[in-house]
Amino acid sequence: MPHHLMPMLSQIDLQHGTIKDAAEVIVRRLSDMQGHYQDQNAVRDLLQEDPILYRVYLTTPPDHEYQWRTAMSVIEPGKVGAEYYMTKGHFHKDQQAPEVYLTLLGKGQIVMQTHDGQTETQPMLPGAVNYIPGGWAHRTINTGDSPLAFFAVWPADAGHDYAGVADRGFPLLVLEENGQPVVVPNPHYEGS
Ligand code: PAN
Ligand code: ZN
Repeated sequence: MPHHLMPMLSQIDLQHGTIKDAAEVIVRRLSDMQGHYQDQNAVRDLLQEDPILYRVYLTTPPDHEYQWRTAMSVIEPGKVGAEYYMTKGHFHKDQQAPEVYLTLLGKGQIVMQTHDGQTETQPMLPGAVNYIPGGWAHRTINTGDSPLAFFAVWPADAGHDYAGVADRGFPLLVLEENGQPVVVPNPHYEGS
């Protein structure tokens, strides 16, 4: 007899972007990613309160058998110095593994890079579907003044490689200048 998984239902709260019965919730605070921000004085000051920057609501447990993983990510509004709150960003370990993001709430940017230095940024607004091909690292940035919430779908066996981004950073930064988001080259990017 073939083994069939059971169909699954998750309910997104469309007002907040959260999933109440999530199988797993990942909470990332500034202390989990202080090295990712440029302005280390701002990091030091903010670490006193160590704000939550974002939460990820996963619909399946880490050791599940389902072929797809799905999650809602909710990034709070805020800045560390001039840099907006953002995700750590990662490559998928499997360089063939793509991902799709669908934005439901808020306003942001997705910044992507390949190992050989190609970069791409795209806007994230409610209704935007961002397709991240295999081989592209991806980071999301909340450039608005309310939570940025997006739904993600990716192959369950993709794996996450955070070290590549933690060591080298992203070639592009998204900063606030005169109240507006601007995309600028990262002067500390290791590949430059
Ligand atoms: C997303 C991300 C989520 C948090 O579900 O994992 O937005 O970003 P970091 O994982 O970079 O902290 C995804 O891209 N999954 O593959
Ligand atoms: Zn991903």
